[in-house]
Amino acid sequence: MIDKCLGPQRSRRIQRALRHCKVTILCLVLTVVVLRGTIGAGKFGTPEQDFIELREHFVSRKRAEPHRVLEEVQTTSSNDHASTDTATDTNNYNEFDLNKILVDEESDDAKPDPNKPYSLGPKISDWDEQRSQWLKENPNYPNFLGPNKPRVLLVTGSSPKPCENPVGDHYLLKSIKNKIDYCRLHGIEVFYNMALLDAEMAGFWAKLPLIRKLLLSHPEVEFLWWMDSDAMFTDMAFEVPWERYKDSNLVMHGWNEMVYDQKNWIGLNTGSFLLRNGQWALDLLDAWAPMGPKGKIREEAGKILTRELKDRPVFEADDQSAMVYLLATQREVWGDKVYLESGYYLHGYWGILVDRYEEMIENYHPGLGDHRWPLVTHFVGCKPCGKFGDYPVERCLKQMDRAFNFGDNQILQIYGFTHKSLASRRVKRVRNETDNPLEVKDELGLLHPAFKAVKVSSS
Ligand SMILES: [Mn+2]
Repeated sequence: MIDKCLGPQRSRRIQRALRHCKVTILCLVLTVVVLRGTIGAGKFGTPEQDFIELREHFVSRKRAEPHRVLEEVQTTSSNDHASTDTATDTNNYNEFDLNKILVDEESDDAKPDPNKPYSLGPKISDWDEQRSQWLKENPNYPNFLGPNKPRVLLVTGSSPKPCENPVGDHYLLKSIKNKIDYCRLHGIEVFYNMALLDAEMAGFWAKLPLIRKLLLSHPEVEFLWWMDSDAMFTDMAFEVPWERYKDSNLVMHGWNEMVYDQKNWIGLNTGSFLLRNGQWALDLLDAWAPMGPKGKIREEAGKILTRELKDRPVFEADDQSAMVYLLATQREVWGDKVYLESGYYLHGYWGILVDRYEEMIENYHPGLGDHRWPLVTHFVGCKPCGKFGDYPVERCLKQMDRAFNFGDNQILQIYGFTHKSLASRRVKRVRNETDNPLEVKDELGLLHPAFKAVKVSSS
């Protein structure tokens, strides 16, 4: 354009002039910038200042360099600062020592008076009256959800600390996932405890104060189902025969002869049991607890239990031995309300079950609960969260995976999947997708089972 109007020579001269002009303006701007830097431009926000800032942004790329250096220096110095209070400041979770963030590990409880007998809490002797009064005043929280369907709370838990080995917590996760699945299908609520409520009752005795607290806080709960973290549901379709226990207050897997006649310490198992909410339960807990307090009491009681019970190894008093001892020595007090169940596996010892899963799949189906398809597989002695167990680690972990997958297959089939094998974490499709999803019925009928159905009371 300029070329055509003015001729090539003049236009070149004008362009040169313009370039000079640009350089001059740039110099002017830079001068202002420097002046502003030294003298200061007063408060921010004048149009001139904005203009300069804009120019700086576009013109001076170099400014970015020193800025970045400054940032780097700051980052480094803040790193230096942080590293003075933590020796390893790492983004790597594998390198981090968790002990750094675990505080108050040592107990701050006052030492208990050794002359005062242990007690789980204030004496309560009218719990049945208190509870039935509460139930009357709270009709929206019935203790029965149906004619033979009590309101049940499944209680389980693990230590407040991470496991003592790297994979333990993964197995705890599998174990609680397994329980959540069973309970969701059967309309049971779950309480997972990670708090040691009473330092005196650490270890296998910790369930006692917890159970008492939950019974008293939840009068609407008819049965509390305690289940160890090392036990898993392997029959998702089996519903507990509640009607059978209408006259019982405590249900454990076991055998009368082994408990009352032989006083065998494995005549029953306390890894999975049902306890009815009521005064009887509070009295039982009071009678069960005295051997629990850790230290001298628990050690001395262990000696008595080993001496009095059949085949018991030498070790401190445990809740299971104490229960056998209590029932065997006071059958007339407790016996008529205790149901020792051997008709199905409320607890099933893993050693006799896990190698037979394939045979069970071959010949039977879920819903039986017994030796043909066990309700519970309990990994007694495996201690997946501890440092040492009573069995080889490889066997325990491999079989826990198999038990988990055996149970999980019954959940996955609802959605048309199954594990590739009992050893495999991976799954495969067993049904084709359909555009009529609501017409698909799962093989076991676990999607909408009758035992989960709740009748809404018509009012
Ligand atoms: Mn156990």
